[in-house]
Amino acid sequence: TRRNTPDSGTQTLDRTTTQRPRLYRVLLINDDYTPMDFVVMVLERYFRKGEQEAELVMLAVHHKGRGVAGVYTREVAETKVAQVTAHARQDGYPLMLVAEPEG
Ligand code: TYC
Repeated sequence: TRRNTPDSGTQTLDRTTTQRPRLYRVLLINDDYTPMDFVVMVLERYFRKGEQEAELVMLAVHHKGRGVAGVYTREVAETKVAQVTAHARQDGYPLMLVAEPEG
């Protein structure tokens, strides 16, 4: 719906529906070298998991090859991937993460 406010001269659009952003899964990928404790720390610090959930997710990735660390809007998901990748490289680990769109 178009609307003209009295004095701004700016047209705005009023909509009755709300747009929600596309969400992205951040996936952790298994490898043979990154220590389990590092992955658990990543899940706690960057993905705000509790200790037990972090351990479960890490073990699931270790056994199945990949798993969801968290679900975020695109910018947040890409930032998590970049921050965690940088931290892993600093510590000399090859940990891999990817962001993929949901649905
Ligand atoms: N497989 C690793 C090990 O045995 C642990 C690990 C889990 C690494 C999850 C990466 O995304 C990962 N030390």
